Amino acid sequence: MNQARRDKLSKFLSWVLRHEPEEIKLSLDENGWVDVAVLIEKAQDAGYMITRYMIEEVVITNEKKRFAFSPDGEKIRAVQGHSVASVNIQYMARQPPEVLFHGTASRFLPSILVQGLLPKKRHYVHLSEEEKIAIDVGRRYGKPIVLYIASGKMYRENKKFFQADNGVWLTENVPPEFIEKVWCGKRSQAVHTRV
Ligand code: HQG
Repeated sequence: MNQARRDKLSKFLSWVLRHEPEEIKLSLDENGWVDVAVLIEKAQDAGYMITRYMIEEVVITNEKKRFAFSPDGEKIRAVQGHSVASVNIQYMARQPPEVLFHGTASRFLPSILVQGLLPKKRHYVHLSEEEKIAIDVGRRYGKPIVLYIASGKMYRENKKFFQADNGVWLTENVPPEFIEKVWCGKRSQAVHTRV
């Protein structure tokens, strides 16, 4: 497949393995797994002609490692990012680095500085170890900004952090007092100078 077809299949897999499995009459187990053979069958019934070989290509080449096969190769799941209520992956709690990044759009900032970061439709707030990744995430919704999260401080105050197999950090919410700085394109500003 060329890159455009891989991207299209990756979006389809995100859609059914994270958000809307019932749209193709698929059901995921509590850990997000589904039989690859069943996925292919249901996708084909819904008019998406995919093969095991195509899925393998996407799983292997996906730059964010969004999907994983079970050790026996029989099942597949999205490793994070779910909104579907039936899935409840038991991630291992881990100590995060001192600072993590969250990319978002500038228009969300006033609300975020009041409410903190909320998971919205997903199960967790998503944080990254790399600022560049956060910028790309923020760009999806508008003019990107990056929030510097005092994850070490949160951890010492008993907030739980989890890390998905692809390195993305997850936490239930980030209260506003743990948002230390905001990068708005040119330079970062301490949050207390803005509010
Ligand atoms: C924002 C990508 C207003 C939040 C990435 C975000 C990630 C608030 C949006 C993964 C808010 C939710 C997740 C508040 C949060 N007021 N806006 N109080 N609290 N928000 O898509 O983090 O490429 O559900 O800032 O790498 O953007 O898909 O979450 O802008 O890991 O694999 O509400 O998606 O991964 O948006 O992205 P999303 P996200 P993939």
